[in-house]
Amino acid sequence: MSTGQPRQTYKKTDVRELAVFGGIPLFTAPLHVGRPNIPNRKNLIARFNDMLDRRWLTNNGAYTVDFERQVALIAGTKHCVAVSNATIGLQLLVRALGWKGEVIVPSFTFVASAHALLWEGVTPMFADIGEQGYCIDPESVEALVTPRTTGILPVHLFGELCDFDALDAIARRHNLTVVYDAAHALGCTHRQRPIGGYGSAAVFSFHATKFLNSFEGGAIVTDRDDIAEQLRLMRNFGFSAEDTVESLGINAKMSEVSAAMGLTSIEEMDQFIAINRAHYNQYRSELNALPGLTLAPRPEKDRRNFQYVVLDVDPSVAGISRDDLHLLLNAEGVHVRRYFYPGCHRVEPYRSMFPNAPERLARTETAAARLLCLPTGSGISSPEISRLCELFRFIFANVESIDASLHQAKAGVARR
Ligand code: T4K
Repeated sequence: MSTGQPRQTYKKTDVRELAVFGGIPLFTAPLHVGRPNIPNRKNLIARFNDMLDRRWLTNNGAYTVDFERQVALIAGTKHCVAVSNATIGLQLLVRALGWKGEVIVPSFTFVASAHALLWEGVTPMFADIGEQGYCIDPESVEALVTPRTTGILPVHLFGELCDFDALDAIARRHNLTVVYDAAHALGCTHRQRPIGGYGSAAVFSFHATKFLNSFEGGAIVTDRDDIAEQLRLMRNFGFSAEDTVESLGINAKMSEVSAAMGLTSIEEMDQFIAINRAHYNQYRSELNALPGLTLAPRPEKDRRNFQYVVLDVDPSVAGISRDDLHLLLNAEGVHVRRYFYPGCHRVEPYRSMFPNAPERLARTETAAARLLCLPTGSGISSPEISRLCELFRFIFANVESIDASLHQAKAGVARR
């Protein structure tokens, strides 16, 4: 199943054997964080054949309708509107809710959360994350409310859930609407209830890198009839009937090939989560013993999809920085990711719009400097994770000499 075949006999015994110093990489076929989960091929291809036989490829086809029904069930909502990706889903919601002026969003997220707002002419106002975990801090949100604020766009980052009660209270106090960017949170529950029904709407991503994918794809879920009706018009050029255009629309439709992939993947959703959970537990038991490394605990009672394995590297305890680990692991063929470094406020166009933002986003700055996402999903096996953790142990057993050699190597590059 997995492609990152480690060399079975090869074990590093000397720091000079690390690939960053010219040694042979541990994994000849690279490991990736976002390796897609591929569902049962026979079932998938049967759907493709059926779709081709029926010659119905897009525009609200039977698979898309079924996909919407299934996602609404998972999300616990009355409606689901499938779209071509989550970013356009967020953009449609900006228009459906009439958001204008400013909307409050965390800086610590994938840049699409902010781009969807600005693309629609709304200014993203960046809030910090909370003291615990990586989601938006309600206090930071309330401090940003101005007369120009029209909404809040919290993000369930890495599938951790936002503080629904506190955000709801702020929204009520200031008469704002809340939409959850739930790109990472399919299948999660809060107080044993699926999360789709919180706020005015939530948006899931089914991009290839998500644990459940439809190649590209997104879905907006809501309990509000008015929002669902508007979104259905908007995603199809505003058409309400063959010759009737009701309002301004765009093309944001999901294709049948995507819906077929989504449906086939949903059939295996429980297995994908079980694999992710087992990988998470393995990493946690093997890595938490190393100084300065922490994998955040997950709740026992509520459901999580475990799609991101997020490692916190405290350099003052570990003796090595997140960035040096990133460098070492990449050289070994392990493409760990620094999600979501450096934070939206530090990339353009936001860096120029908010030059002083780093001063008031202290927790975002810290998280952006310390987190490392590790490979998981069905593209990596348990023995490969063992090899990877063994590599971590080797690095930690030799931290001082690695640090010295890295400094030397970097100084050499700087001199050249
Ligand atoms: N909101 C949030 C909070 C999000 O995280 C995202 C997307 C969105 C909104 C918007 O959703 P969409 O509009 O995309 O539906 C990837 C994804 O492209 C993006 O969907 C995702 N978040 C983000 C967290 O990750 P990159 O720039 O990191 O992608 P890339 O190409 O570097 O791939 C990531 C890793 O996955 C690489 O190591 C390669 C591997 N990979 C990737 C693909 C596409 C594979 O092994 N196979 C593949 O097919 O953004």
